[in-house]
Amino acid sequence: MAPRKNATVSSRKTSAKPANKASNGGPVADFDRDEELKAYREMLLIRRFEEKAGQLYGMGFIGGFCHLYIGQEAVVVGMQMAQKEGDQVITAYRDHGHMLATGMTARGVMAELTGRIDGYSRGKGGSMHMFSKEKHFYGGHGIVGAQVSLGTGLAFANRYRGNDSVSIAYFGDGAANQGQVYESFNMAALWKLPIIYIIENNRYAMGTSTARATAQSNYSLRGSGFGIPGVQVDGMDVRAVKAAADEALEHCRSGKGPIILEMLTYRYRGHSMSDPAKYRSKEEVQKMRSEQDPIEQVKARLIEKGWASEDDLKAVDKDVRDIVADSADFAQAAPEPDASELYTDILL
Ligand SMILES: Cc1ncc(C[n+]2csc(CCOP(=O)(O)OP(=O)(O)O)c2C)c(N)n1
Ligand SMILES: [Mg+2]
Repeated sequence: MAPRKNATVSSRKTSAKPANKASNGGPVADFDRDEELKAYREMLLIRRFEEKAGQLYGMGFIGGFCHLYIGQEAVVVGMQMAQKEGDQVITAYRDHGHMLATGMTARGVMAELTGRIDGYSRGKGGSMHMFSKEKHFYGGHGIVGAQVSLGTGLAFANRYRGNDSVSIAYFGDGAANQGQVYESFNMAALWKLPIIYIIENNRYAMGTSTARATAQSNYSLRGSGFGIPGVQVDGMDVRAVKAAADEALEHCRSGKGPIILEMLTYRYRGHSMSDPAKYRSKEEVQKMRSEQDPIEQVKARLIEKGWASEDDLKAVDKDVRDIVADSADFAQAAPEPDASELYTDILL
Protein backbone atom coordinates (compact mmCIF):
# COMPACT_ATOMS: atom_id res chain seq x y z
CA MET A 1 0.00 0.00 0.00
CA ALA A 2 1.30 3.47 -0.86
CA PRO A 3 2.19 5.41 2.26
CA ARG A 4 -0.21 8.20 3.18
CA LYS A 5 0.94 11.63 2.20
CA ASN A 6 1.14 12.86 5.77
CA ALA A 7 2.72 9.66 7.00
CA THR A 8 6.03 11.19 8.00
CA VAL A 9 7.06 14.16 10.03
CA SER A 10 7.03 16.78 7.30
CA SER A 11 10.41 17.46 5.77
CA ARG A 12 11.82 20.60 7.27
CA LYS A 13 15.39 21.69 7.05
CA THR A 14 17.27 21.56 10.33
CA SER A 15 19.79 24.28 11.04
CA ALA A 16 23.34 23.56 10.01
CA LYS A 17 25.63 22.70 12.92
CA PRO A 18 28.80 20.67 13.26
CA ALA A 19 27.87 16.98 13.19
CA ASN A 20 29.80 16.19 16.36
CA LYS A 21 28.54 19.03 18.58
CA ALA A 22 25.15 19.99 19.99
CA SER A 23 23.76 23.44 19.18
CA ASN A 24 25.05 24.80 22.51
CA GLY A 25 28.53 23.40 21.79
CA GLY A 26 28.08 20.43 24.13
CA PRO A 27 29.22 16.87 23.35
CA VAL A 28 27.02 14.39 21.52
CA ALA A 29 27.04 10.60 21.59
CA ASP A 30 28.31 8.93 18.44
CA PHE A 31 25.19 7.00 17.41
CA ASP A 32 25.41 4.05 15.06
CA ARG A 33 22.60 3.22 12.65
CA ASP A 34 20.66 1.10 15.12
CA GLU A 35 20.79 3.79 17.78
CA GLU A 36 19.62 6.49 15.35
CA LEU A 37 16.76 4.27 14.22
CA LYS A 38 15.82 3.42 17.78
CA ALA A 39 15.81 7.10 18.77
CA TYR A 40 13.73 7.96 15.70
CA ARG A 41 11.16 5.30 16.40
CA GLU A 42 10.85 5.97 20.14
CA MET A 43 10.48 9.73 19.67
CA LEU A 44 7.98 9.26 16.88
CA LEU A 45 5.93 6.91 19.05
CA ILE A 46 5.67 9.59 21.71
CA ARG A 47 4.77 12.28 19.19
CA ARG A 48 2.09 10.22 17.44
CA PHE A 49 0.71 9.07 20.78
CA GLU A 50 0.43 12.66 21.98
CA GLU A 51 -1.20 13.78 18.75
CA LYS A 52 -3.80 11.05 19.20
CA ALA A 53 -4.31 11.96 22.85
CA GLY A 54 -4.94 15.55 21.76
CA GLN A 55 -7.53 14.35 19.24
CA LEU A 56 -9.28 12.09 21.73
CA TYR A 57 -9.38 14.95 24.22
CA GLY A 58 -11.04 17.15 21.62
CA MET A 59 -13.61 14.42 20.98
CA GLY A 60 -14.44 14.17 24.67
CA PHE A 61 -12.89 10.74 25.29
CA ILE A 62 -10.33 12.12 27.73
CA GLY A 63 -11.48 14.20 30.67
CA GLY A 64 -9.68 16.30 33.25
CA PHE A 65 -6.17 17.54 32.72
CA CYS A 66 -3.93 16.46 29.86
CA HIS A 67 -0.47 17.93 29.23
CA LEU A 68 1.22 16.98 25.99
CA TYR A 69 4.96 16.38 25.62
CA ILE A 70 5.28 17.21 21.91
CA GLY A 71 8.63 18.91 21.23
CA GLN A 72 10.39 17.50 24.30
CA GLU A 73 10.71 13.88 23.11
CA ALA A 74 14.53 13.82 22.88
CA VAL A 75 14.86 14.30 26.63
CA VAL A 76 13.21 11.11 27.81
CA VAL A 77 14.37 9.02 24.87
CA GLY A 78 18.04 10.05 25.24
CA MET A 79 17.90 9.39 28.98
CA GLN A 80 16.22 6.02 28.59
CA MET A 81 18.82 4.92 26.03
CA ALA A 82 21.49 5.33 28.71
CA GLN A 83 19.64 3.85 31.69
CA LYS A 84 19.80 0.28 32.85
CA GLU A 85 17.18 -2.04 34.29
CA GLY A 86 16.25 -0.96 37.80
CA ASP A 87 16.85 2.77 37.40
CA GLN A 88 13.74 4.59 38.55
CA VAL A 89 11.91 7.38 36.79
CA ILE A 90 9.60 9.91 38.41
CA THR A 91 8.14 13.05 36.89
CA ALA A 92 5.34 15.61 36.95
CA TYR A 93 2.08 15.69 35.01
CA ARG A 94 3.57 16.05 31.50
CA ASP A 95 4.28 12.38 31.72
CA HIS A 96 3.02 10.29 28.81
CA GLY A 97 6.39 10.41 27.04
CA HIS A 98 8.21 9.27 30.17
CA MET A 99 5.89 6.30 30.49
CA LEU A 100 6.24 5.20 26.88
CA ALA A 101 10.02 5.59 27.08
CA THR A 102 10.17 3.25 30.08
CA GLY A 103 8.37 0.63 28.00
CA MET A 104 4.91 1.00 29.47
CA THR A 105 2.40 0.02 26.78
CA ALA A 106 0.56 2.52 24.61
CA ARG A 107 -2.61 0.53 25.30
CA GLY A 108 -2.29 0.80 29.06
CA VAL A 109 -1.46 4.49 28.98
CA MET A 110 -4.26 5.37 26.55
CA ALA A 111 -6.76 3.30 28.54
CA GLU A 112 -5.80 5.26 31.63
CA LEU A 113 -6.14 8.59 29.84
CA THR A 114 -9.66 7.62 28.82
CA GLY A 115 -10.55 6.44 32.33
CA ARG A 116 -10.89 2.74 31.50
CA ILE A 117 -10.43 -0.28 33.74
CA ASP A 118 -7.49 -1.55 31.65
CA GLY A 119 -5.47 1.60 32.35
CA TYR A 120 -2.37 1.54 34.54
CA SER A 121 -4.33 2.98 37.47
CA ARG A 122 -7.51 1.07 36.65
CA GLY A 123 -8.96 4.19 35.08
CA LYS A 124 -8.91 6.12 38.33
CA GLY A 125 -5.72 8.13 37.98
CA GLY A 126 -5.94 9.65 34.52
CA SER A 127 -3.20 11.52 32.69
CA MET A 128 -1.33 12.76 35.75
CA HIS A 129 -1.38 9.69 37.96
CA MET A 130 -0.02 6.50 36.47
CA PHE A 131 2.56 4.12 37.83
CA SER A 132 4.31 0.92 36.82
CA LYS A 133 6.41 -0.85 39.41
CA GLU A 134 7.44 -3.36 36.77
CA LYS A 135 8.91 -0.59 34.58
CA HIS A 136 10.21 1.36 37.61
CA PHE A 137 7.99 4.33 36.80
CA TYR A 138 6.82 6.11 39.94
CA GLY A 139 4.40 8.68 38.47
CA GLY A 140 2.87 11.04 37.33
CA HIS A 141 2.46 13.88 39.95
CA GLY A 142 0.19 16.92 39.81
CA ILE A 143 1.70 18.91 42.67
CA VAL A 144 4.45 21.00 41.13
CA GLY A 145 7.80 19.94 42.63
CA ALA A 146 6.44 17.08 44.76
CA GLN A 147 8.12 14.43 42.65
CA VAL A 148 11.53 15.91 43.45
CA SER A 149 11.40 14.95 47.10
CA LEU A 150 9.78 11.61 46.26
CA GLY A 151 12.54 10.92 43.74
CA THR A 152 15.09 11.78 46.40
CA GLY A 153 13.41 9.18 48.59
CA LEU A 154 13.82 6.61 45.83
CA ALA A 155 17.52 7.45 45.71
CA PHE A 156 17.71 7.07 49.48
CA ALA A 157 16.12 3.63 49.16
CA ASN A 158 18.77 2.64 46.61
CA ARG A 159 21.53 3.73 48.96
CA TYR A 160 19.89 2.01 51.93
CA ARG A 161 19.51 -1.25 50.01
CA GLY A 162 23.01 -1.05 48.64
CA ASN A 163 21.98 -1.57 45.02
CA ASP A 164 23.47 0.43 42.17
CA SER A 165 20.23 1.83 40.76
CA VAL A 166 19.89 5.52 40.05
CA SER A 167 16.77 7.59 40.58
CA ILE A 168 15.95 10.01 37.79
CA ALA A 169 13.67 12.85 38.87
CA TYR A 170 12.32 15.12 36.14
CA PHE A 171 10.85 18.54 36.86
CA GLY A 172 10.19 21.78 35.04
CA ASP A 173 11.72 25.24 35.08
CA GLY A 174 8.70 26.40 37.10
CA ALA A 175 9.06 23.58 39.62
CA ALA A 176 12.73 24.50 40.02
CA ASN A 177 11.60 27.53 42.06
CA GLN A 178 9.77 25.40 44.65
CA GLY A 179 11.16 25.17 48.18
CA GLN A 180 11.10 21.40 48.57
CA VAL A 181 13.48 21.09 45.63
CA TYR A 182 16.22 22.71 47.73
CA GLU A 183 15.46 20.66 50.83
CA SER A 184 15.88 17.63 48.59
CA PHE A 185 19.13 18.96 47.12
CA ASN A 186 20.52 19.40 50.62
CA MET A 187 19.76 15.85 51.71
CA ALA A 188 20.88 14.33 48.43
CA ALA A 189 24.22 16.15 48.58
CA LEU A 190 24.71 15.44 52.28
CA TRP A 191 24.09 11.72 51.89
CA LYS A 192 25.56 11.43 48.37
CA LEU A 193 22.35 9.93 47.04
CA PRO A 194 22.36 8.42 43.55
CA ILE A 195 19.95 10.78 41.81
CA ILE A 196 19.91 12.73 38.57
CA TYR A 197 17.79 15.86 38.82
CA ILE A 198 16.58 16.64 35.33
CA ILE A 199 15.27 20.15 34.91
CA GLU A 200 13.25 20.22 31.70
CA ASN A 201 13.62 23.89 30.88
CA ASN A 202 10.96 24.41 28.23
CA ARG A 203 11.05 28.15 28.92
CA TYR A 204 7.56 28.43 30.39
CA ALA A 205 5.66 27.52 33.54
CA MET A 206 2.10 27.58 32.26
CA GLY A 207 2.05 31.08 30.73
CA THR A 208 4.98 32.52 32.68
CA SER A 209 8.31 32.72 30.89
CA THR A 210 11.50 31.96 32.77
CA ALA A 211 12.61 35.56 32.08
CA ARG A 212 9.67 36.86 34.11
CA ALA A 213 9.84 34.35 36.93
CA THR A 214 13.35 33.38 37.75
CA ALA A 215 16.35 35.20 39.19
CA GLN A 216 18.87 32.60 38.03
CA SER A 217 17.83 31.23 34.67
CA ASN A 218 20.89 29.02 34.29
CA TYR A 219 19.23 26.12 36.07
CA SER A 220 22.31 23.94 35.90
CA LEU A 221 23.77 26.22 38.62
CA ARG A 222 20.85 25.68 40.98
CA GLY A 223 22.69 23.08 43.03
CA SER A 224 25.93 25.01 43.42
CA GLY A 225 25.16 26.09 46.98
CA PHE A 226 25.02 22.40 47.89
CA GLY A 227 28.04 21.37 45.85
CA ILE A 228 25.87 19.57 43.28
CA PRO A 229 27.39 19.76 39.81
CA GLY A 230 25.20 20.69 36.89
CA VAL A 231 25.36 20.66 33.11
CA GLN A 232 23.32 22.48 30.47
CA VAL A 233 22.31 20.07 27.72
CA ASP A 234 20.80 20.63 24.28
CA GLY A 235 17.59 18.79 25.05
CA MET A 236 16.45 18.94 21.43
CA ASP A 237 19.35 16.72 20.32
CA VAL A 238 18.88 13.14 21.48
CA ARG A 239 22.62 12.42 21.07
CA ALA A 240 23.49 15.28 23.44
CA VAL A 241 21.02 13.94 25.99
CA LYS A 242 22.46 10.44 25.71
CA ALA A 243 26.03 11.73 26.16
CA ALA A 244 25.05 13.73 29.25
CA ALA A 245 23.05 10.81 30.60
CA ASP A 246 26.00 8.42 30.26
CA GLU A 247 28.20 10.73 32.30
CA ALA A 248 25.57 11.53 34.89
CA LEU A 249 24.69 7.87 35.45
CA GLU A 250 28.36 7.01 35.84
CA HIS A 251 28.73 9.89 38.32
CA CYS A 252 25.86 8.53 40.43
CA ARG A 253 26.84 4.86 40.20
CA SER A 254 30.39 5.61 41.27
CA GLY A 255 29.12 7.09 44.54
CA LYS A 256 29.68 10.77 43.82
CA GLY A 257 26.14 11.74 44.75
CA PRO A 258 23.56 13.83 42.92
CA ILE A 259 23.95 15.72 39.65
CA ILE A 260 21.74 18.17 37.77
CA LEU A 261 21.10 18.06 34.03
CA GLU A 262 19.33 21.13 32.70
CA MET A 263 17.68 20.13 29.45
CA LEU A 264 17.16 23.08 27.11
CA THR A 265 13.94 22.08 25.46
CA TYR A 266 10.64 23.44 24.18
CA ARG A 267 7.01 22.42 24.16
CA TYR A 268 5.12 23.04 20.95
CA ARG A 269 1.59 22.69 22.30
CA GLY A 270 -0.14 24.69 25.00
CA HIS A 271 0.54 24.10 28.69
CA SER A 272 -2.53 21.88 28.95
CA MET A 273 -5.50 21.47 26.67
CA SER A 274 -6.87 24.94 27.32
CA ASP A 275 -4.19 27.54 26.80
CA PRO A 276 -4.81 31.02 25.40
CA ALA A 277 -1.22 31.03 24.02
CA LYS A 278 -0.89 34.76 24.55
CA TYR A 279 2.48 34.53 26.24
CA ARG A 280 4.51 33.66 23.15
CA SER A 281 4.33 34.30 19.45
CA LYS A 282 3.48 31.76 16.76
CA GLU A 283 6.76 32.71 15.12
CA GLU A 284 8.71 31.64 18.22
CA VAL A 285 7.09 28.20 18.16
CA GLN A 286 7.55 27.89 14.41
CA LYS A 287 11.21 28.80 14.65
CA MET A 288 11.89 26.02 17.16
CA ARG A 289 9.95 23.51 15.10
CA SER A 290 11.71 24.35 11.88
CA GLU A 291 15.24 24.71 13.26
CA GLN A 292 15.55 22.30 16.17
CA ASP A 293 12.88 19.64 15.97
CA PRO A 294 14.34 16.54 17.68
CA ILE A 295 12.78 14.03 15.29
CA GLU A 296 13.71 15.96 12.17
CA GLN A 297 17.32 16.11 13.34
CA VAL A 298 17.54 12.31 13.51
CA LYS A 299 15.70 11.92 10.23
CA ALA A 300 18.10 14.29 8.46
CA ARG A 301 21.11 12.34 9.74
CA LEU A 302 19.65 8.96 8.79
CA ILE A 303 18.98 10.15 5.25
CA GLU A 304 22.25 12.01 4.89
CA LYS A 305 24.31 9.00 6.00
CA GLY A 306 22.36 6.68 3.74
CA TRP A 307 21.27 4.66 6.79
CA ALA A 308 17.59 4.86 5.84
CA SER A 309 15.53 5.98 2.88
CA GLU A 310 12.42 8.16 3.00
CA ASP A 311 10.42 4.98 2.40
CA ASP A 312 12.11 3.16 5.31
CA LEU A 313 11.17 6.02 7.60
CA LYS A 314 7.62 6.11 6.27
CA ALA A 315 7.37 2.42 7.17
CA VAL A 316 8.51 3.20 10.73
CA ASP A 317 5.89 5.91 10.91
CA LYS A 318 3.19 3.53 9.68
CA ASP A 319 4.19 1.01 12.32
CA VAL A 320 4.08 3.62 15.04
CA ARG A 321 0.72 4.97 13.84
CA ASP A 322 -0.67 1.43 13.92
CA ILE A 323 0.45 0.99 17.54
CA VAL A 324 -1.17 4.28 18.49
CA ALA A 325 -4.40 3.59 16.57
CA ASP A 326 -4.59 0.18 18.23
CA SER A 327 -4.15 1.80 21.65
CA ALA A 328 -7.01 4.19 20.94
CA ASP A 329 -9.30 1.37 19.75
CA PHE A 330 -8.36 -0.73 22.75
CA ALA A 331 -9.01 2.14 25.15
CA GLN A 332 -12.40 3.00 23.68
CA ALA A 333 -13.51 -0.62 23.73
CA ALA A 334 -12.47 -1.16 27.36
CA PRO A 335 -15.11 -0.73 30.07
CA GLU A 336 -15.13 2.07 32.58
CA PRO A 337 -14.45 1.01 36.18
CA ASP A 338 -17.46 -0.15 38.16
CA ALA A 339 -18.82 2.34 40.69
CA SER A 340 -17.66 0.01 43.50
CA GLU A 341 -14.07 0.74 42.42
CA LEU A 342 -14.50 4.17 43.98
CA TYR A 343 -13.72 2.55 47.31
CA THR A 344 -10.72 0.45 46.32
CA ASP A 345 -7.02 1.39 46.10
CA ILE A 346 -7.46 4.40 48.37
CA LEU A 347 -5.95 5.25 51.74
CA LEU A 348 -8.55 5.90 54.41
C1 LIG B 1 2.24 23.31 44.19
C2 LIG B 1 1.57 23.71 42.91
N1 LIG B 1 1.49 25.01 42.58
C3 LIG B 1 0.88 25.39 41.43
C4 LIG B 1 0.33 24.45 40.60
C5 LIG B 1 -0.32 24.88 39.28
N2 LIG B 1 0.56 24.58 38.17
C6 LIG B 1 0.39 23.47 37.44
S1 LIG B 1 1.55 23.33 36.27
C7 LIG B 1 2.32 24.73 36.71
C8 LIG B 1 3.54 25.21 35.97
C9 LIG B 1 4.76 24.37 36.14
O1 LIG B 1 5.69 24.63 35.11
P1 LIG B 1 7.00 23.82 34.87
O2 LIG B 1 7.51 23.30 36.16
O3 LIG B 1 7.91 24.66 34.07
O4 LIG B 1 6.52 22.55 34.02
P2 LIG B 1 5.95 22.45 32.53
O5 LIG B 1 4.46 22.59 32.61
O6 LIG B 1 6.59 23.52 31.71
O7 LIG B 1 6.30 21.08 32.05
C10 LIG B 1 1.64 25.32 37.78
C11 LIG B 1 2.06 26.59 38.39
C12 LIG B 1 0.42 23.09 40.99
N3 LIG B 1 -0.09 22.12 40.22
N4 LIG B 1 1.05 22.74 42.12
MG1 LIG C 1 8.29 24.65 32.04
